Amino acid sequence: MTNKNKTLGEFIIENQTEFRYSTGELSKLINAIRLAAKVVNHEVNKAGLVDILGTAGDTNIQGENQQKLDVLANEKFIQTLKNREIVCGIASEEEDDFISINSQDENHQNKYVVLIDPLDGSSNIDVNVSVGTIFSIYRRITPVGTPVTLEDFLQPGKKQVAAGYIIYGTSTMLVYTTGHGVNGFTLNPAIGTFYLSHPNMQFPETGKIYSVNEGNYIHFPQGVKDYIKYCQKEEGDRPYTSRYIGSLVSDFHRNMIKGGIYMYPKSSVAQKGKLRLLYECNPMAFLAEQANGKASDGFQRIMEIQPTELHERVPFFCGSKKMVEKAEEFMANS
Ligand code: AHM
Ligand code: MG
Repeated sequence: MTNKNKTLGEFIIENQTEFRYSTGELSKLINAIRLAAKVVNHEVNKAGLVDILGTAGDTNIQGENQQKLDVLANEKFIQTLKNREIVCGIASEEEDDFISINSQDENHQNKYVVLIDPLDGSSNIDVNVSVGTIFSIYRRITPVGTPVTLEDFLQPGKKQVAAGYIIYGTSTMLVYTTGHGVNGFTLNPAIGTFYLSHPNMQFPETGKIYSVNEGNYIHFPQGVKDYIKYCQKEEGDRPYTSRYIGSLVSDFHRNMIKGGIYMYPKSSVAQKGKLRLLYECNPMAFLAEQANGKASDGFQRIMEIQPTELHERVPFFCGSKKMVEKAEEFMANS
């Protein structure tokens, strides 16, 4: 069977021995995410019909309330994950606090916590630009059979057992890692099956694309300003090309394929940047490192950071290794 014909389901079964823990667990986890991804994909694709079918707050033809897509994506992922007997807790960008699952049942054996950004870049939905879902999976620290605590979620990124994203783009893809490289699967919408389309994805060692919101330029630290000027300078393989979608998953995905760096630095108006460590930066950092790239806060490895809050923010530099190293060099020298 060629790679092109391999489905996500077949791939999971073939590779489940790579998982550090018991085999069936990985399959259940990824399968739950695969299912939720298909449901959310269906909703995202209908987004342009909102004016016809009703806007948020309206009631649709079946008498159901129409919801905003990010709220709906949040519900679909939580619902699907709750139904599997493998997850003991969920944290989401859309929820103030984490959700504990089966906390009343002493016999439950669920071992994993999942952190998600159900619909990242959702402001792009209204203008038909790609958005994504990001997920990060850890094994709980507290004993099985007891309710999860905050400590189970506040683990450094290097403890992740799996992470990935779904990109709802010109086609829908699920890209994930369990610590053995990064593989990408494209959804065939006609039959609702993901096929392995991008085996062993790798960031080119260097690239020619830089992605940053340059509208914030005057507020950036000097090191970032200097690096941006370096990108623009006519010398060697520069100037680089500027590409910024404003949708982390899409910018990351393009840079992984073509070679590039994504930056969301801190600024004088946002001291810790914008992106969230636990369900945006850590999963992307795990993917980047597994794809031969790099992820940093400008000074240190993202996955080393010990989180202190569920929704904490962190400056983020991620992409082709040589480019991230160059940006760090400018940060260190400024
Ligand atoms: P969100 O979680 O509210 O959607 O914010 C995250 C998004 C990223 O996908 C994107 O890279 C960034 O915010 C864009 O922010 P800005 O508009 O400030 O450039
Ligand atoms: Mg987000």
